[in-house]
Order: sequence, then structure tokens, then C-alpha cells
Amino acid sequence: MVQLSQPPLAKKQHPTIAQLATTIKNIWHKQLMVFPYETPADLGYVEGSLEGEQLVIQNLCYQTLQFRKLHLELARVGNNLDILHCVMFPHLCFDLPIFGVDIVAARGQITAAIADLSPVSSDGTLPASYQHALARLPVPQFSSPRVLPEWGSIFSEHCLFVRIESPEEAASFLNQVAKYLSIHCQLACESTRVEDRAALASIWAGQKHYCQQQQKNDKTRRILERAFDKEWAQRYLETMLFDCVSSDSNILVP
Ligand code: 18B
Repeated sequence: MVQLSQPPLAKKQHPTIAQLATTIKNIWHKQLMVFPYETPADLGYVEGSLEGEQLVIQNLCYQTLQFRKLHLELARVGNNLDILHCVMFPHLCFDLPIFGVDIVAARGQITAAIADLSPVSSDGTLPASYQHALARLPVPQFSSPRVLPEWGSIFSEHCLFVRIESPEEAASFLNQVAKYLSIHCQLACESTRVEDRAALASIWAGQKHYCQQQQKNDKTRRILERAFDKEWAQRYLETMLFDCVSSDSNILVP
């Protein structure tokens, strides 16, 4: 169900994060028909303590016909670190990329803003419809592009990964993410189910690889481990952030 009955974190967060959270929810509600998604009861709203500072995590999840999980997460560490995390996991029977965004603001400065439509195909390419749509989008320029870590090989050539240096750059990033998301929702709604068993297996392998790579992000893991502990962080990474075995994986069982 909707998990935002707790005090809305968005009001306290960096304005760009609050704005993107609103934009994402608006596009989801406008372009998709969303249904409730059951999050594990103890993981919807979470508080931990990071070296004396409070870590608050607020999750909002939905599912739709095309997506097994839409996940928007807002997190705040003390008064210094604000995080927005969003991933859309398609059902395994749709050959769709994985939309993902992460914004990390430290002491008011956005040190990392990442957005991508990441391929799950074995050859690492996006479906032709996505390639055509994305090729038509102007590519915004940022003064401080960042270099992806090794595990970031899952991201596409359209991945934005920058440090935000001005309000104009923040607006430009928000605008591009809104376009990626809007294109994604539209193409997802137009997509048809995959029936072929080999193709289904390949989608599953692609999603699993995406999750395994994301779980190698030590920066995320470290924050969760410090606020909780190693076991909790591992469970959270596997069940909330990047769960790769979904209930509908049984479509692969004979
Ligand atoms: N992530 N991020 O979501 N991460 O979840 N994130 C950081 O300035 C959290 C995703 C990504 O340079 C940083 O360096 C926490 C998704 C990449 O080595 C921190 C949560 C994507 C990097 C966090 C969270 C994604 C990165 C360091 C759970 C992409 C750069 C900030 C709420 C689609 C990694 C900095 C590197 C960085 C933390 C990408 C602190 C706790 C969906 C590529």
C-alpha cells in the first residue's frame, strides 16, 4: 500500500530531491495504472542510527500491468545527507529496460545525480523503440560529469552521472529524467508480452545481473551497515532495493 502516512520526508529534503519525487509520482499516476504493492511490513518506514545520527528511510511502492515493482525511496541521514532512489522493475514477461535514478545531496550540494534506462538484453543494447526515442532527445551538458565505477557497466550510453553545480544544472537534470521516465512509461504501455522461453530466460538473467551489480555499490551498503548492521544491510539490499528473484519468476518453471 501507499507508505507515505508517516511524516513526509520530502518536505525536509533538498528541493531538487523533493521536486523529482513529485515529478516521478505525477508521471506514474498520469501514464500508468498503479496498484498497491506489499512491502515487507518492517521495511516501509525505517529508522536507524548512523554514528549517532538518525537515518530515516521512507518507501513508496506500486505495481502495474507492466512493472512488478515501482519503487521510490527517500532517505535522510542526520541533517546532512539526503537521498532519492528510484527503480522500476518490469515484469519478466516484458522486454523492457530498468529505469533507475539516484540523487545524493551532502550538506545541500548534490554530489551525485544518476539516471538511466539500463538494458537487460545479453548484448547490452536497448530495444529499438527506446534507441529511436532517446536518439531524438537533446543531450544536456553538465560542467562536472562523473566517472562510473566498474560495477556501472550495467548502465547504457544514455546514463547521466554528474555532480550538480548550479540551479540551472539541477533543472536540466530534472527535465531529462522526466523525459526518460515519460518515454519509458509510454513505451512500456505499448509493449507486448514475451512468450518465448529463451527470451524470458534472457530477461530474467539481465534483471538478475542488474541487481547483482547494483549490490556491489559499497557507498550504499556502507551507509546501511553503519546505521543498522551487516545482516540488515544485506537483507535490505536484497529485498527492498535490488530484489532479483520475483514471484513471477515461476513463469520460467516448466
Ligand atoms: N549512493 N543510494 O539509493 N544507485 O540506488 N549511486 C551513492 O557523491 C545511497 C542506486 C549510484 O562513485 C553515494 O559519491 C543509499 C540506483 C552510482 O562509486 C551514496 C541508497 C542507481 C553511484 C549513495 C541509495 C545508483 C552512487 C555516493 C538507499 C542508478 C556512484 C555519493 C536509499 C540507477 C558510485 C557520491 C561511485 C553513489 C547512497 C547509482 C552515499 C544509502 C538506482 C553510480
